[in-house]
Amino acid sequence: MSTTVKAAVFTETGAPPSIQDLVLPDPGPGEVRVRLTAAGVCHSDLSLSNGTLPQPWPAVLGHEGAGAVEAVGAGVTEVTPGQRVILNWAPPCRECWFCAQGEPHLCEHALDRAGRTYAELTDGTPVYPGLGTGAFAEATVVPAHAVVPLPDGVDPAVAAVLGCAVLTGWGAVANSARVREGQSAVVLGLGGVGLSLLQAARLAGADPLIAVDASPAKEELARALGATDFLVADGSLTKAVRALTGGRGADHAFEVVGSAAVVRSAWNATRRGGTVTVVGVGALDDEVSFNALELFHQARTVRGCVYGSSDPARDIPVLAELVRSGGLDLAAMVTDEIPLSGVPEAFERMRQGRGGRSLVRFGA
Ligand code: CXF
Ligand code: ZN
Repeated sequence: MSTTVKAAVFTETGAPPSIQDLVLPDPGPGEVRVRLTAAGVCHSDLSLSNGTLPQPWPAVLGHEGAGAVEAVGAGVTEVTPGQRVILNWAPPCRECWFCAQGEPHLCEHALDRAGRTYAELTDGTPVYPGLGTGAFAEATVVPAHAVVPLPDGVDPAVAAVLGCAVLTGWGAVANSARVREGQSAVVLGLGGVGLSLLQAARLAGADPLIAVDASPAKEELARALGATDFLVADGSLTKAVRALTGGRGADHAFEVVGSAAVVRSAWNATRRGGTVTVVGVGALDDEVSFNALELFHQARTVRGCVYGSSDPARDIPVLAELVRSGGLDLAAMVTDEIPLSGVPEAFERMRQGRGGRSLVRFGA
């Protein structure tokens, strides 16, 4: 048996997807089929589509998804049909060296499924699932350990953003940088991840909390989500941040764009001994440089942050509690609700730096 669903199928680098029928096999042993409610459009989908990140074709991209389990394969005991879930695009094996070390976000097998086909077009052509998930489709088939039950009290319509933007942005603050009450923080880049990072920094008590974006249009939302200050990214950024942080620079700077120039701006915005957390996914040929003296003298820490150093199974219940208590506003990050055919326009908004998260609503 198989199930045929509509999917946004990408067939070559740089080309927009077309909506096609996708034939999903029944879930095999240890697998589940999830009927998607919504899927967020992440900057990494654009990077996979345009060749900045490697991706075999044809593929169904989309990795930030929420839905309900529709069928389970043999041996699945973690979830049952009907269970609402969030997709985890980096499911940890819990057995490798990194998992044993308590770093499941660096699991050696996290992206194993991304390199294997999982479904077919109606002519029998095998299709790859973007980041192992394939969320730009009405349904997908993933391993049972790639879904996390959606806790009660979170609106299923916007819960998808928990799966990448929120785990990544909140995790950068809570798991990676471990921002403490009263520390100063600068957030460079206010897309979906940046907006959730901003909210997490406000929850951590960052003060001042300086939001930075190339677009002045982001100011209102940034302030509504907790920024004490807003700066447009330009040549005066370092000076402006220093003026707000006792002349020193911030304790923390978060790069949420994925660009060498912004990593460098984050470095310049940080105080001596401060921490730069690189959350954005940059390109292989985009080089950042530091001279040997400044690396020593500034005594700063620069660290990469993959998937918010999170363990979705552990962290999604924590995030759900923040949503229920009103600390974390998921709906505020969603600036565009779109049909499946709206993915190319969502990519264009990201290229132009407009808006927050675009969310594909299935059946809307
Ligand atoms: C990315 C990180 C780099 C690999 C692909 C996924 N993160 C989320 O969007
Ligand atoms: Zn993502």
